[in-house]
Amino acid sequence: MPRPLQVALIGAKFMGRAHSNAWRQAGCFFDLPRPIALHTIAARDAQELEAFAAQWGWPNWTVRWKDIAEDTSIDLVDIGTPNHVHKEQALAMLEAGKHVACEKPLASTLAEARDMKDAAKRAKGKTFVWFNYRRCPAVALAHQLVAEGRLGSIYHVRAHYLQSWGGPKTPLSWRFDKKRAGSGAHGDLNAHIVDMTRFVTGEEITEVHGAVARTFIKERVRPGSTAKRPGKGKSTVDDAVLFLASLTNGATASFEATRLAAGHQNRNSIEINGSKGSLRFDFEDMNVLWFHDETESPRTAGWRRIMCTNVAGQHPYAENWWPDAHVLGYEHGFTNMAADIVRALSRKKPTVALPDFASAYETQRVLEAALISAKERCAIKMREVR
Ligand code: SOE
Repeated sequence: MPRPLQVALIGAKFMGRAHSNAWRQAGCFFDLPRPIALHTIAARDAQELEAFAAQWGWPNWTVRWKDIAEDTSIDLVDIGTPNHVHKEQALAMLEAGKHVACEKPLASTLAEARDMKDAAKRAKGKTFVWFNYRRCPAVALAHQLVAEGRLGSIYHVRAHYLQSWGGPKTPLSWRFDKKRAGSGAHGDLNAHIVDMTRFVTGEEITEVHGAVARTFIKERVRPGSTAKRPGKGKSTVDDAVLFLASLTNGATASFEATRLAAGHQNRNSIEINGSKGSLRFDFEDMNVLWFHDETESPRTAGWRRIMCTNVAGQHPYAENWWPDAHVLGYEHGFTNMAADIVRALSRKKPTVALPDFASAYETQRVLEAALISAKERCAIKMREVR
């Protein structure tokens, strides 16, 4: 029996739950080359942390994340903290010889992302970034169909990530603080659709032609403020960022991220049009991929709704889960990724490519280009952004 992969996690909020679940489930649903052992969870609030550790099955917990770097029995450190601490934590873990899996976006600034990418290049450990949507079966299938040439030459990518939770009543949090988040909807949501575009098409972005960034809600209530003790603070990030771009093969691409699209809660969508057909994905119906084959007879051609959890259809990850069309949810993308990380660490092929720090740095360069374009009101060639 190979030695278990000892995993530690930093962060015990939303991503802490998603990642804890993934590390717990991966070994049950996947036949992995080595078992996974949950070792230590770290976060700031001792009281909450003890209960969190008990609930999610972490045998050890600490409020000093640096303890993890010092513990030689830990192999992989998963970072699920706010963006501005990714760099310090990742560098400490890489220097200690650990593998690192970091939440997206890679960092809050391009300079930090660059330092992380450079540190990863020097390090012994491998790096991974949680672009979890790559591992929805429908998105992985879209990637396979494009790679097989089913879309022919790609002309257009139309991607948007629409949420609505950021209205005026939403209180301040680190997500509205530029120093901690780096940006707002842009780094949080455009990061996903830029990565998804790069992943599904296999093309890189060469130029950002123009971008618009808007902060509609400039002040927000501080958490815990009451009618008696009202308190407001400034939101220093964008609520929405839109931009147009070109890809290496000359295709056009449009991106839109917003937290103010009333009626859309987690609409992470992409449509791709090529010479032989088109694909469409929307996370709010995440098990489905829409495919139009332009080479079919026009009599019967049309959009085909593919339920992407079909074992006989060899849909990515399908055989590890439930019988056909017993559908997957948000958490399965993370579990699929945890399984692929374990495979990659044992020199086995992941189901689809895993983004590392170098790849996430490329996505961060695109985000930076869009921010510069919005500020300077001009086009930015990607080779100008380093
Ligand atoms: C909040 O906007 C958020 O949780 C993002 O941070 C995630 O990355 C995205 O997948 C869902 O929305």
